[in-house]
Amino acid sequence: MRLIHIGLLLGAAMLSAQSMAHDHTAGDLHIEHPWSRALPPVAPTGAAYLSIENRGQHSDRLLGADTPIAGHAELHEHVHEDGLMKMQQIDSIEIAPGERVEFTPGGHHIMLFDLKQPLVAGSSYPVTLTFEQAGEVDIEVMVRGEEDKGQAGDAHHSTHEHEQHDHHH
Ligand SMILES: [Cu+2]
Repeated sequence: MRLIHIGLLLGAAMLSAQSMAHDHTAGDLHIEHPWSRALPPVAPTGAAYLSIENRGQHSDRLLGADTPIAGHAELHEHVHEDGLMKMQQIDSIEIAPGERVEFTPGGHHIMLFDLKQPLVAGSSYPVTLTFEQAGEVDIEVMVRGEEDKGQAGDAHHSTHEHEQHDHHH
């Protein structure tokens, strides 16, 4: 009886810690819903999505991202080239005052190379974002399975699946 009780408490504590960790505020920047799509364990690369809102008066720039679960991470965008959607690395992205920058499937994303652990649905992993002004901001990215689709607001991007694009690195 006592063991069951402790188990329930632990579960509740972990749940609230996870939901609290989902949104992040760093100075004027409000970072919402960092997430990744769950992938098969063999996938060498993955991607993280989020939105960043600048509620301040001054522009900031996202300069890069880093995570212990990947060999390295890059900021990517999708571009149309010769009738194809391709990904390419970008050095940084501006978040102007009052603006919200969305990282979504088929759009900007944080590309993860040389994954050291599989992106399992229901798990989460830490990412450190580096901003020009706000400095380093630690976030927690939730990994979502197919059954969570729709919550991400990415249903209309379903034909732009990340995995189907050519990588040019
Ligand atoms: Cu990419």
